[in-house]
Amino acid sequence: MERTLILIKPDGVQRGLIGQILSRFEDKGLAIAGMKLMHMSEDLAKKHYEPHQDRPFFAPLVQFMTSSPIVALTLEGVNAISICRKLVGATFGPDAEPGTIRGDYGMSRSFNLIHASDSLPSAAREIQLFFEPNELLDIHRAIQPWIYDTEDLALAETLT
Ligand code: FUP
Repeated sequence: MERTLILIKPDGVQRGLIGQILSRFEDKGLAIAGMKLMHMSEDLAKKHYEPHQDRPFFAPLVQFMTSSPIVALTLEGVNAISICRKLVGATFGPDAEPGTIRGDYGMSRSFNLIHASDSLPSAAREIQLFFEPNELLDIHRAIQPWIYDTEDLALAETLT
């Protein structure tokens, strides 16, 4: 089963949107494998955004991400990475489509509420930055057969 890292950024936590943002993913059918409220260290923020380290927005981004607590989530599902990216929407609130998280809740270009891993290698790299293996739980939900197509469920079972 595919896993992805989601961060509810400081603006999402400060604005009291944890519940509403989490509901988007739960309503879609994704399962929560790991979840923590935490204050990111500068070291962790720099490691997480390492692919952007040469970009002009890197320093302000690290400052923003370490300014106040965040919620880190590992979400699980068939094609979880691409599905979560669709739910999150385009990078900046003003450009994001209505119906997406950034499109529905964000007006800012620098505060964009949420991070979602963009590929399998990114998800693997990012999840281990935020979670120890024993902090990720194998969730067996009785509702699973009512969420997935039977062929997806068979695929999911071969991957677990
Ligand atoms: P996304 O994958 O949509 O989260 O966006 P990117 O990986 O391209 O960028 C990572 C973060 O850098 C974004 F969440 C916001 C920030 N950013 C800027 O502040 N300015 C930019 O021009 C591009 C990205």
